[in-house]
Formats: sequence, structure tokens, C-alpha cells
Amino acid sequence: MKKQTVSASTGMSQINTEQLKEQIIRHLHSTLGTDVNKASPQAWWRATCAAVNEQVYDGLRNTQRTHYEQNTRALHYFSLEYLMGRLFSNNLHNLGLYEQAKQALAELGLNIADLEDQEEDMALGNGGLGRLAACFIDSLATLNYPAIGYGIHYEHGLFQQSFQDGRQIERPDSWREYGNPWEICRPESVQEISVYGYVETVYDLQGKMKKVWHPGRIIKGVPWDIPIVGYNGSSVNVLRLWESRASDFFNWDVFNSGGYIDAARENIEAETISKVLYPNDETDAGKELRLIQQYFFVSCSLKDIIRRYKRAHGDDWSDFAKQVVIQLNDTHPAVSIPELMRILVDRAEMQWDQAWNICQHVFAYTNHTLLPEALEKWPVRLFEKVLPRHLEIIYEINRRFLIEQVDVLWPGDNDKKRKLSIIEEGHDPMVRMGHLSVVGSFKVNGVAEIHSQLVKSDLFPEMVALWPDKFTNVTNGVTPRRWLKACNPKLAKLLDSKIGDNWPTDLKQLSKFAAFADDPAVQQSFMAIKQQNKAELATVVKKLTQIDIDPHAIFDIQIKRLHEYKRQHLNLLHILALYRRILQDPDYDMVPRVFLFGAKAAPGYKLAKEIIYAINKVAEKINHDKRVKNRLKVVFMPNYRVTLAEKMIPAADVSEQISTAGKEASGTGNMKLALNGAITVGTLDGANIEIAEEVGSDNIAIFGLTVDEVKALHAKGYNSADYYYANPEIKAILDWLETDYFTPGKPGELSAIKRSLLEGGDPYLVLADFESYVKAHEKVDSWYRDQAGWAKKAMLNTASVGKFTSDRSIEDYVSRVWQLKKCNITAQ
Ligand code: H2P
Repeated sequence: MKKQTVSASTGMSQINTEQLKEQIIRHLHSTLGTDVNKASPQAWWRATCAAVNEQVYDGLRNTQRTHYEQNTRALHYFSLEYLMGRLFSNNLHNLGLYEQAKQALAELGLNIADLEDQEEDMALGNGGLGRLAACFIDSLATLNYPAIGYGIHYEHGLFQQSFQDGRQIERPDSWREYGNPWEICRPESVQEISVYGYVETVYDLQGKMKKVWHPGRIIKGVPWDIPIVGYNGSSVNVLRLWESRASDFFNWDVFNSGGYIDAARENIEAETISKVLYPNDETDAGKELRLIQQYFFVSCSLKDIIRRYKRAHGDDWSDFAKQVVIQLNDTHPAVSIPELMRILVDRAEMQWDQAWNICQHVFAYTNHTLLPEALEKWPVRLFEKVLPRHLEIIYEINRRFLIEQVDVLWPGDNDKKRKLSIIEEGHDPMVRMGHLSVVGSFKVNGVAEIHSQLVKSDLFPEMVALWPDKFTNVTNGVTPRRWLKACNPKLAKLLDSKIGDNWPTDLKQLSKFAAFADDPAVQQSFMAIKQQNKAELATVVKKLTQIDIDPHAIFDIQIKRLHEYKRQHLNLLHILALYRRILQDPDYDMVPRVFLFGAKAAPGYKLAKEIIYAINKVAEKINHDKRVKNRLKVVFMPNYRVTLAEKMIPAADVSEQISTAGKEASGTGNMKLALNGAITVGTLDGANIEIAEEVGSDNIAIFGLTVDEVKALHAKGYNSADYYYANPEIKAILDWLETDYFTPGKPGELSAIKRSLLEGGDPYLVLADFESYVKAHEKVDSWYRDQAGWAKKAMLNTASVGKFTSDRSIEDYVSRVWQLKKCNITAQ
């Protein structure tokens, strides 16, 4: 075999096409046990992954050794969700091997795209929050920051969605049914954690009181490591995901006492913990299991962190907060605060104050939503059952907080105490995880400027009075490696040729592309690329839905979780308005539009599912109506996920970011779409505001009420019926939905939307924003008629959104929160 060159910086092998080919065939033989003449596409894909892993593991070893030798401070990202998508092309791109692999596979008679399709999405997340975590760990590795992601190794990720007569059907997702070539099981780092049981108060010989937790159950956590390859062969960090199993010890006991069946049941119950990802908005279902999931992963992770710390520092805790910073991705991992206190106070026998001081220098908390229903609360009685010692610790944290902080600033003010208490009083007292997170963290951030402002003014104003410096902002970002370079290779090449190829790691470079926005030749290239991407998407649409769409129409795309506040139903009302206008005026003049949706509704969220059903039924009618003459098409893409987003985003002309102002914390799809040259139709909400600042008001279609106007309207008293009666178009559309026009023979099937907007009071102000939304779309229609003008706007979008790289978000976290140092990886 030919000699491989080794990169001086990382020690990763730099291999050429020939060597890659040899490696793939070698793995086909020795890892897959098959041969060139009979290998399936799966086997080829696996063999190629194994070849890629040879490079990945070099980087992984070097990274881990360098971090160990340099005893680096490291970030520990705690997240219940990681929406990774596929890793094959991502890893190849980040290793700089994509072109070689494509060539090597072609020489072996294989198409790289076919191999890519062998990989299941790793869908261990619901939406933006989980995808943000995935972008962040990509950036951390790329920027050479020592970091590890911790989460759960769910057996089933987010459910697979299909439609049956327009209704959403959910089926389990089994992303690793036949194993996953990217993960490494680490039995040597197994942890055991406890739940249930009771707490005993004991006194030692000196009369000192001690709390002893006698757990009812022990569960084993088995770590699976997924190497996270930085772009351009920088660090290879790790995503460590815990799988739950029955503890051998515990199980053996049960088994020995004659309980073979009981032992098997124990196994099943223990394994249940990492079985499924909870869909968002799944009210009430499995509360106990969800709390156990949260505790399971944070307890395993903290033990893992402490094990690593002790290896270097022994029992001396004085450097712990210097070495360890833990970012809580939302409140989901907040139970790690009392868990670290338990470890320090009960196990390490540290004084409370000293332990609390460590905690308050270790944890930082990101808030991702202001929606009250999404702010986690756990019934005290549930905590008492599952984590009795932690409840006691939370009570003590709260007692001290109320006395030492709240009562000092507001002496004797019981209302303040009631509002700020970590425990919500009432018939069924609750533990407020948001409060706990703020009290236990040294920094709290929102995810876009406006959102961080609202966190301070509306959510935690008193906490701000207590700790003004605790609150900060870090606007979200997305990795341009996956969301431009890999998913839109044609545009990436055009950018390379015009502005050089540094933009993937220095996205501000994109601003240089603005100089070409008036250049007719570049405009043409840009639009030709969009056209090709649209044609490719049209093929995907045809394959998945059998619907023909015209790549020359405007592709208008809304892709995100289905939620009333994201207002997919506002989009639907606009579609209905256009359809009605066409029926009333057969010559209605509009640029043909294809409306594309991608969204999953939480299985228990009834209205969200009704909205999907309504969109599908309206789509069916419109798509078959000859009178429309192809001016309108509506497509709901089944099973929206990262892989589908990668096909839809490069093909979008219009990006729908239409949440009620004040409700979308940031959004990240808005950034991806603008980056790929889509023009946003959006409210002044979340990061839309910052996108508008960057791209300029000529290049974005803003509509609707502002946050302040929304507040004023609610304060005045919002009556949605006023809009229904005042605007004949709104009335006609809502009444139309009640007939059997879209559901022949079944009137009323689509009435849920009207009901929620009228009887339900329209909590997200759909009707209030409707008129201005329609106007924004009329503006978009007129913009599109001027193709050169449109090209300019689209190009300026791409050129202006350099701010929204997740590399910038990470640098903001580093300077505002984490205080990390870069660590250059050395080869041995
Ligand atoms: C959430 C917020 C988004 C935000 C994202 C990441 C929870 O994502 O709603 O506004 O951009 O976190 O911070 P999502 O709704 O997509 O699940």
C-alpha cells in the first residue's frame, strides 16, 4: 500500500483517491466480510464509513491525548436532544475528503449519492433546540475548543411521519436497528445511577447529622461515543450518549432469589429509560419516565466528568470549577444542579456553602422559550418518589435563596417570595425548573436579542434585579458547513470562485459577494443554480408525493415543528385566499407559487394534527382543480427531517418565518434559508429582527404586529371576531373551511381551525396579522416579476447573513459565558 501523508496539525492521515479506494475494499473484505461482486449498497456504505473512520479515529486519539496532556478547561454541553441528521457526507466534507470519496466510489462503479441514502437520519431531537446542539458541537470542534456533548442514546428517535388520507400517522423510528457505523460503545466507562427509595437521617459519633439515600433502584448507563469531526481536520470531539440497562448487580440479586421473570422485567423497565425521545408538547404523558430520563443522563454525565477530573486532581475539588463548565440546554438537564450538590455534600462531605459556590461557577443555562406551557414544572410528589434526596436539596437551595437573597432585597415581601420560590405553591405543588436553573447558574442567556430582552423583562424581572450581570444574550447560529457547503454544492462553488474558499470558517467573508449583486452574469449563475436546486427538489417531491410541481414557480417554504405560535395555519389562510381569488377571477394575475410545508405535530397535540389534515385536504383540492391552471400548488412533505431540510432549503425562493411576535425565541431555519438565498416573509420576532438588520428592509418582507403591539392589543382586549366580521375575505375563508368543499360529504371536518380562531379567541393573533401578511406576499409577487431585482435581493441575503454562523455563537458563548481557550491538537 502507498504511504499516507500525515497532517502536521492534527495527525489525521491525508489520503488520496487511490488509497481511499484500497481502504474501502479492504473494509469490504475484512470488516463487512463480503466481496466486490456481491456487496449491497449498504455494505459499500458501511465499508466507506469504516474507511472514513480510520481518519476520524486518528484525529480522535490525538484530540483526547492533547486535551489530557494539557489539562484543558472543557465545556460540557448537556442536552436531551441532538438532531444530527446524517454523518456520512458531513464527515467527508469536514475531513476534506468528499471529492476524493466521490471519485473513489465512482471508480468503483458507485454513486456517492446512492450511498448517502443508505444512512438513516440520527433524529434524536424534535426541532430547533436539538439541531442547534448539533450545530454547536460542529462549531466547537471546528474552532478547536475542548468540549463534550452529553445526551441520551435513544433507541427510537423522533417518530416517522406518513399521511393516511391526509392525517398524520406516526411510526417508530429505528435509526440503529442494524447498528450505526459512527458510534463506539465504551463499556469501560459504564456508570451506575440510583432512583426511588427513601432518605434516612443518621448521626455520627460526634452528633453530626447526615442524610443517607437508600435508593430503590440502580440503573446502568452505557456510553456510546460519536466522534464529532471539526472542519478542515481540526479537533475531533465526542458526543457521548447514554443507554440505560439494568444494573448487573441488582439484576443478579433478583435472579438469584428465584425471580427469573422479575429479572427480565427489571431489564425491560431499565431499558425503557433510553427507549424513546419525547416529542415536544406531549402533555402529561409519561411524566415520571421523562424525569427519570433527565436524571439518568445528567447523573451519568456528572459521574463521568468527575471521574475524569479526579484522574488529574484526586480528591482536591479546588480546581473543579476552573476545569469544568456545564451548559444546560434549556431546563431539561436542570436536575444536574441538585445532583452535583448531592455528590459534593453527601458523598464528598463538603460544607454546603463551599459546594454551592462550586455549583454556581459550573452551570450556565440557556433559555429557549417563553411559552408558559414549555417551562418545565415537576410535581413535588413525583420528585419525592423518584428523587427524594434531590427534593430535600432543592428545598434547602430554595430556603437559602429566599432568606439570603429575596428577603434581603425585598424584606418581608411575601408576594415576591411566592413569585420567586423554586417551589410553586398550590393544590399540587410544583418544582419550577426555570427558577432552579437561574438560581443555580452563573449565566443565563436567551437565543436572540429580543428574546433575551424578554427573558429579562417578562420572564425573570426579579431575578435580574437580584443578579443584573447574570443575564446575557447569545444569538443562535447554524453551521455553514452543513447548511451551505454540503447541502448546496453548486452555490458553494460559485461563492468559492467569486470570494475565495475561506467562507466556511469565516462566514463574514460572504459580504464580499454583495459586490456581485448587480452583475448580470453572476445574477444569472445564481438564479441558474436556484433553478437546478428547484428542479432537483421537484424530483424529490414527485417521488415522495406523486405531485408534479413546476420549478419555474416561486417555491415558498415553511419548515419547522408544527405549532400554533409558528402559525402554519396563517400560511394556510393565505393559500385559501389566493385560491378563492382565482376562483372568483379566472384571470387572477399572480406568479405561480408552490407552497411547501414540512412539519411534524406532536402525537398528542390535537389542533396541530388538525392543521396538518386541513393543509393536506386543501392541497388535494387545489392540486386537482383545473381552474387553478397551475398558479397554485400545495405540498406537505411527509417525514420532515434534517435530510429533507437539506434538499428543501437550497431550493427555496421564499422563507416563511411567521410566528406571533414575541413567541419564537430565535428560529434557526430562518438563518439557513436566508443563507441559501431565500427571501424571508417574516414578523419582527426572534432572530428575524437581526436578519432584517443585516439584509436591509429592501431584501426582506416584514409584516404584522410587533412585540409591543401584540402586548398592547392583548392589554386592550383582543376580539378575533372583529376581524372575522370586518374582513369579508377572512369570513369567507373560515366559513369555507366549515363546508364539505375540501372534504366531500363530510362537512365540519376542517372546522377545528375556525373554532380555535373564533371560539378559542385566536391566542396567536392569526386574524390580526392576516391582512398585513397577505400584503407582504403581494409585495413578494411583484418583486419576483423583476428577475434581476429578485436575484439581487436573494444574493444580498446570502451575502449579508455571515453573522449567523454557529462559529460566531460559540465565540460569543466563549467570551460571555464559558471562558475557554482554544487547544491546538498535536500529532504524536
Ligand atoms: C426552540 C425555539 C426556537 C429556537 C430553538 C433554538 C425551542 O426550537 O422555539 O425559536 O431557535 O429552540 O434555540 P424549536 O421551536 O424549533 O423546537
